[in-house]
Amino acid sequence: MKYTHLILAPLILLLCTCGPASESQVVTQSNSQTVGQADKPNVIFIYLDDLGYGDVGAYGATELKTPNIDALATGGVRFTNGYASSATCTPSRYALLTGIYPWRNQDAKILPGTAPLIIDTGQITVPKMLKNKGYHTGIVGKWHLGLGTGNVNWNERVSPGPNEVGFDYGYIMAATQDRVPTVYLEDGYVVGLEKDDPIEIDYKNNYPGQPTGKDNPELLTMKWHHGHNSTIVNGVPRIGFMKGGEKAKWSDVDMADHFLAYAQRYVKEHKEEPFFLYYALQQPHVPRTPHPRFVGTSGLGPRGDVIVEADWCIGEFMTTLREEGLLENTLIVLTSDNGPVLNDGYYDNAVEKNGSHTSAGPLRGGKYSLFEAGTRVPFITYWKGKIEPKVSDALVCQMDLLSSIAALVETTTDPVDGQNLLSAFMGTSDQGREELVIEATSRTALREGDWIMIPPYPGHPVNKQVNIELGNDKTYQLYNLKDDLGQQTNLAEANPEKLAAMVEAFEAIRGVQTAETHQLKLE
Ligand code: NG6
Ligand code: CA
Repeated sequence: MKYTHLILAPLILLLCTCGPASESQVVTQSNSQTVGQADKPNVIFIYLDDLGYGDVGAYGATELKTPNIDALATGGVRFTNGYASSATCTPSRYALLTGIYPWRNQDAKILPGTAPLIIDTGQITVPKMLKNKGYHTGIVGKWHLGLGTGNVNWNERVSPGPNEVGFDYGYIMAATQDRVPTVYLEDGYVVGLEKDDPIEIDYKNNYPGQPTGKDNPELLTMKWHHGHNSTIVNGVPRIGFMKGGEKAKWSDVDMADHFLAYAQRYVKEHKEEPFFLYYALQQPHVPRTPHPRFVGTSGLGPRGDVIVEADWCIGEFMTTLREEGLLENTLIVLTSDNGPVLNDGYYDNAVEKNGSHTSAGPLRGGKYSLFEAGTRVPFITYWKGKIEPKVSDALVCQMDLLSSIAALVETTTDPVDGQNLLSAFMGTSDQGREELVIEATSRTALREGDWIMIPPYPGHPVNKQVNIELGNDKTYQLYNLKDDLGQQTNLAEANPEKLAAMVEAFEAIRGVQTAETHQLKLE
């Protein structure tokens, strides 16, 4: 039943686009076939999960091979100052889709699988803006922006969700690969759910008699290091408790192939109309479960193997775009939701097998950090024949994509925090943002020109579980990233004027700071 609309969709489209108004429809050239409308290029986001600045060959990785991502980087604009909006997933994805700073939304924090949708259904989003311009819009992959309005019944249509914020089609995992429910949802319905085996989800209490990672280590194929000790699915202990839905549970090792197949099917089915696809891969987030054919391929253990797997998926996806004649009429943006982490809660040898690979490259910190590696990520724009290859130092953020793509399709949006940086994304200008507020687990800092100012935060400087420096310090930190990319020399004391100017600029954007931070400032 749930596939019916996919079969009907092309038919309906055909009926809708046959009228006299469709003169600009399909452009066919003699040698290379170009499908699509010249004034409405397709837009694709390829979004990775926890891929670090140093995890990509084109960004300097030598121990890890990523030929397909490298091909996009060397054939398009490779940004050296491209930022996720946050050092964790949910806030980054919120900003990516809405163009709004995540710290403006109290709910834009790492969400449990039972969290309600955090995007207002009245709010403009990238898919909604493009839908208004006549695009078909789809998401395949990780969602993690909440579903429903609270107390979701997973056995009925789950809404609001992707469909209600602008996606005509959604094939998603609700939260993360390490969180329940471990099922796919297609347009709000759990895929493969059987009526007599309903799903129940609880993030507080277990269901009587159900094994857990904590109590049943003998059932595990992957051991938990911190967190991740609740319901066991496919031998992997997860965050949260789940009961039922046996037939609907995903296969972890097949997830990459599965999302790839749906992404490929989406572009094939919608190639005759302008489309937007948000292809949100699950790698290299935990649990790292490469398909057996990728096990051992990187020499760096499962984390490296799933990056090799993701790179392969991207290559296959690009082949589909090429074969379908879509490359000349499609803007592709490839980036990651936050920086890298090795041990994020499972014993999976990510640390032990890492060797000399530096997932953060030359940057300090990692996922969860206010230091650069938390938010500065691989960021590539690619458009065959339209974007000239270059390396750009322009300061850009994922939050800017909404306004920039609006400009590309000749429309505007309500005012948002994101800026129209279309020329930077197209590589025709090196002019990026003047400033950017970055966020990491509800803390914020200001980047302005080559400088970054991190206000005092009282927390521990290192998250010992993940072994990442978070950027916390009792005093202000000020770094000149041009001279000191690795943030080794705090210039706050040596440069009081610059510090004062940046604190003022930061507070002007951010509003009044917490009493605690303010207190520290006055000391
Ligand atoms: C943390 C999880 C981590 C990961 C993260 C979300 C624990 C101890 N840690 O709470 O494993 O799931 O949330 O990652 O549970 S993100 O990339 O989706 O933001
Ligand atoms: Ca992430």
